Amino acid sequence: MAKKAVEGVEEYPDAAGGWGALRAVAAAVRGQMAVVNETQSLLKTNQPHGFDCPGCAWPDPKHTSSFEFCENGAKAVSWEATSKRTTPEFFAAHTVSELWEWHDHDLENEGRLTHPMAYDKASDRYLPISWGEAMARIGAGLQALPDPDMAEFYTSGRCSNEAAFLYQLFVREFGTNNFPDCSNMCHEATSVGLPQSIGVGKGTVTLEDFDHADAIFCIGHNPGTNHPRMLGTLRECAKRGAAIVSINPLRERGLERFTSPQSPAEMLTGASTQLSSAYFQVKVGGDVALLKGMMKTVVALDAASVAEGGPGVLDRAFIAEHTDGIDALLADLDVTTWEAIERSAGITRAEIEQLGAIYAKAERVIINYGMGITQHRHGTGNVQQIANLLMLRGNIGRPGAGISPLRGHSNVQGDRTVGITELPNQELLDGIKRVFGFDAPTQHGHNAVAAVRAIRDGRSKALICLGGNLAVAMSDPEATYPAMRGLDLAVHIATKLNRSHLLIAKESIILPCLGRTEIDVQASGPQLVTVEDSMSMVHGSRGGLKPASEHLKSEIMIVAEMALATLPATEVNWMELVADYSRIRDAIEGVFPAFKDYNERIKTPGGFRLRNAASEREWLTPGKKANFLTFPGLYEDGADDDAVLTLTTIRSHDQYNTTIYGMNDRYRGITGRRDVVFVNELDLASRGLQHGDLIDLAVATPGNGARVMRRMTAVSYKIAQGSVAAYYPEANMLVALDQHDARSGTPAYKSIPIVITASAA
Ligand SMILES: Nc1nc2c(c(=O)[nH]1)N[C@H]1C(S)=C(S)[C@@H](COP(=O)(O)OP(=O)(O)OC[C@H]3O[C@@H](n4cnc5c(=O)[nH]c(N)nc54)[C@H](O)[C@@H]3O)O[C@H]1N2
Ligand SMILES: Nc1nc2c(c(=O)[nH]1)N[C@H]1C(S)=C(S)[C@@H](COP(=O)(O)OP(=O)(O)OC[C@H]3O[C@@H](n4cnc5c(=O)[nH]c(N)nc54)[C@H](O)[C@@H]3O)O[C@H]1N2
Ligand SMILES: [Mo]
Repeated sequence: MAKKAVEGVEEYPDAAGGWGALRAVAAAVRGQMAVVNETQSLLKTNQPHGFDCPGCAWPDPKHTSSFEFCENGAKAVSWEATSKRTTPEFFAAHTVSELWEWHDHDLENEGRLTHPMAYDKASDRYLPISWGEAMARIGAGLQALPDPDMAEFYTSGRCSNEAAFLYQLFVREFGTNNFPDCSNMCHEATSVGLPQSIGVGKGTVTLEDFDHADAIFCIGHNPGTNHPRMLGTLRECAKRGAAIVSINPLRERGLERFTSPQSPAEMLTGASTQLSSAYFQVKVGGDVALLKGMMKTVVALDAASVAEGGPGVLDRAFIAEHTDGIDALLADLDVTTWEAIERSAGITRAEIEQLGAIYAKAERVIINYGMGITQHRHGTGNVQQIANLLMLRGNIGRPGAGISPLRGHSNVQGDRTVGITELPNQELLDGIKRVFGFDAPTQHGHNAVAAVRAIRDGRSKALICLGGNLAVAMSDPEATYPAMRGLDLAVHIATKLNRSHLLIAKESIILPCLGRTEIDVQASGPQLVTVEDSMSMVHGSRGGLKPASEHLKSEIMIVAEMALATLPATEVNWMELVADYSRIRDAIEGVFPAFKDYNERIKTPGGFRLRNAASEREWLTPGKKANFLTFPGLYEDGADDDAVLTLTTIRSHDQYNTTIYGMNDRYRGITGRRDVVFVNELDLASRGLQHGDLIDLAVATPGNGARVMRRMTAVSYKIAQGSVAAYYPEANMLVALDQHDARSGTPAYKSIPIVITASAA
């Protein structure tokens, strides 16, 4: 039966990439860059002497010879390098109450912020303010707090190592470890889970490992949209015959087929490369079950091989020499029934055995994963099951093999490396004492969820945001918005206006900063900053464009000025550090010996790799071994109630987190709208619903109040039965603040039990 026509909803027939991607770039550039020389800036993206693309944290190939094409990188760059401006005249023309009613796209689409602004209650407007006056108010506001732990210092992952390091230095000298950051909503399950498993909280692979892997698994990430340059790598892997296996509730086009805009032959003939050789549509939240099923299969294959006098499938030497905990894991796999696994994973035993066999057959395996794994109530457990599976065959710490968490923001990993963390370790505390002479606070601070709770409960009264859009990115606007409106002081260091800036505190200040693409000149001349990608490569980034306004300051200068305004007796010579950023790098090296010869090593094109002990099979765990960590039971929210579906929240192709570039989601066939919910056709039919119907989504967990998202359009989609998907951030109204991974605090954005019904007429 033909589906009924629904406005803005169509099947997307093509491969990912191709001319559609080129057309989208042209449109993005046309929409934003009327004046600036767009080709000049785009061509400098991810080049040895250019700036690091603010789009994602996928690494650059070692020998970047030509511009590496990336549609969403181009969107990110043109969105920042736009010729549009959000000026004092704009703020004079619109009250904050009026702006609150605007769509998130329209707020940011006004362009770059140009002046420091402060909210004026009498006129309900943001009015221009001098930098000096802004800093005086911030310093006074922070000093007025009875306790430094009553302030929260948020970081979004775009800021450089240098800015992040100075920021944590300022905050620690001020006296708190309250560092909520975007990583708490993102890969915190990795940062907590992997150190327990393998002793480091980062991925172990390098880009070169992809040249040697026989099988590459992609679990719970969508590279066609979120890491588009990865498609070029996967294409190479597919062409040389490596198995690529995708595990994802949705059929994502970017994991299926790719036409490389870099390949004249493919572009001219319309040919494409098949990426995934196998695709398994796991139920949302079914990954633990599926991974346990794969491990059961590997163990069974091993037993069969040994019974026939063969060498077995497990890497016994690795397990004996390098690991602890195998017995408990085997015992747990033994008591986990196939019936329970099938029900929770939503795919059959035969399919899982096929997956296990692909894994067991490959000599070298890389497993990539993203938010589909981490943003669950058991995100940490999920991550650790991936490590277990790899360790069974010694797939960590040798060429062509390893674990590969795909980080989000372009420098979220670097920010953590240089000290943005609510749980400082001894190395950091000692390092600060050694280099700067003061005792940094040791008490545990707040992560993102804890920070919002503290603000909600009135225990924190000041919020400083180094980038980002905390209120919209966070779960539970019902709790977060009123909380932020109750602050005494809110300061936003930003490039663009967003909704968080409109949650007015007693004192609200917006400080406009330079972006990555722009020239940053300090006392010693033009400056370079550094970032760390998903694979621990640290390299330089130098902007080339004229700043969007003469009033902008670098994030680094802004942090230093805040410190001077807040800490009259500071031990740090802030302006000396700001005058020449290589001095900040020297200080980073002083605190963290891993950055030895920092300034020297970033001179090499492509930079240098921070040492990763696990990739050398040195295990920095308490027992000095890698640990098999057992996950008790399965993750079965709602699994036994047929009425309940599990909602996951995903990114469209036209957004960067809370930044909505446009209303299309090309690879999923959506044009001009975001009010859609992707549902399996059998789930629609069993509820008497049809493609195109208006539906309400009601949260099914008891005790979380009546959370209902109304009048969404149901789209019959290639999604696992029992699972539905809607766009982030809109669906955050369905995620209670308390729904998060108990171990890492990562909000469970990707498993919300819901019931869907037809909307009232
Ligand atoms: N263009 C662009 N690039 C970006 C971003 C952006 O918004 N736009 N954001 C950046 C950031 S901060 C991040 S963290 C990354 C995010 O990159 P991704 O991790 O790719 O992020 P999501 O869009 O959240 O998609 C997760 C994928 O997981 C699948 N999924 C959902 N639930 C489950 C599940 O239970 N199990 C499994 N196996 N899969 C599931 C979804 O279908 C989707 O394909 O991208 C970064 N890069
Ligand atoms: N439901 C649901 N919620 C989620 C997620 C999900 O998958 N589902 N994903 C989560 C994830 S992975 C993340 S990382 C968070 C993202 O959370 P955030 O990092 O807080 O959000 P962004 O949308 O990336 O922030 C956008 C803002 O950053 C500012 N900005 C841009 N560039 C710069 C710059 O160079 N400097 C400064 N100072 N500011 C700049 C602009 O003002 C812009 O409005 O959201 C989380 N929320
Ligand atoms: Mo992220």
